Amino acid sequence: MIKISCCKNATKIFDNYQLDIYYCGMIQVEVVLSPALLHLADVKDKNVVVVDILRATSTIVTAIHEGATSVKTFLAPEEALLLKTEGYITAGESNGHKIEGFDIGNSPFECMNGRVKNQKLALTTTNGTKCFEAAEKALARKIFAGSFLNIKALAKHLVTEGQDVVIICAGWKDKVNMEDSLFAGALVEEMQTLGNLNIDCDSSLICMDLYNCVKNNLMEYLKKSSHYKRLSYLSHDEDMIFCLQYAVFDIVAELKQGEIIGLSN
Ligand code: 3SL
Repeated sequence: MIKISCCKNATKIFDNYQLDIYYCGMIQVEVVLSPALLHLADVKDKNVVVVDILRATSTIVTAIHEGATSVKTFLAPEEALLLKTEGYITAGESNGHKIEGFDIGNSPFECMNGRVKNQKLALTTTNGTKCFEAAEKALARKIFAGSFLNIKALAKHLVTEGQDVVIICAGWKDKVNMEDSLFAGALVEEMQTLGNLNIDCDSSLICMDLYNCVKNNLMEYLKKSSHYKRLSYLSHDEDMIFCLQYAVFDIVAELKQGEIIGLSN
């Protein structure tokens, strides 16, 4: 990749080579370690990445990759269930458990084998889905779903946009968690390799340092975490292995007019 400084983003074709020209102004990045800390961040008019690695945002990105038309997120299962009559696939969990009456749970594997192709999903989860609403309320400019699965595509998209970024970690019931913090660190690193970042935020630096310490064996490190233990107890080990795959999808999932849809990079 060739990086050229210019006043706005562009892509040019020279002799059949695609040259991505990134805006090299400073992008300010902030990591919010828990939704409970969101009120301390200045989200207005910034690009937001919502992160719930295990498993909500990884499942959303997988559903979009598997051809779902859109994913609409809900705080309460009853609200999601109402959309069943409109033809939506109801998806989600409550405290890790599949919800009675719902079509599928919150596993990326349940979005495979054509199950969600050309379908709209109504998704509710314990922590992840509420962050989309919180980001909307905080007047974010654009809102994206973040996952390791599409981390490179997302980083490229954010740097190309050239706007300040706030990464909101969903955590667990307002507590900080390891997996979302690790992803935040990885995303800041990926963005840093592509553009000029201004990282004047200790939580971003903590996340990057932690990620760099454990990136060669994320799963082993995560075995200490509370959500690993919770999901393992519920026999969701395969989901966790899946969600930690790095940059396997070349898509970006963005919340537009109330529904998360795919943008191809
Ligand atoms: O909290 C959430 O939003 C979920 O992703 C939790 S779980 O992994 O499905 O249990």
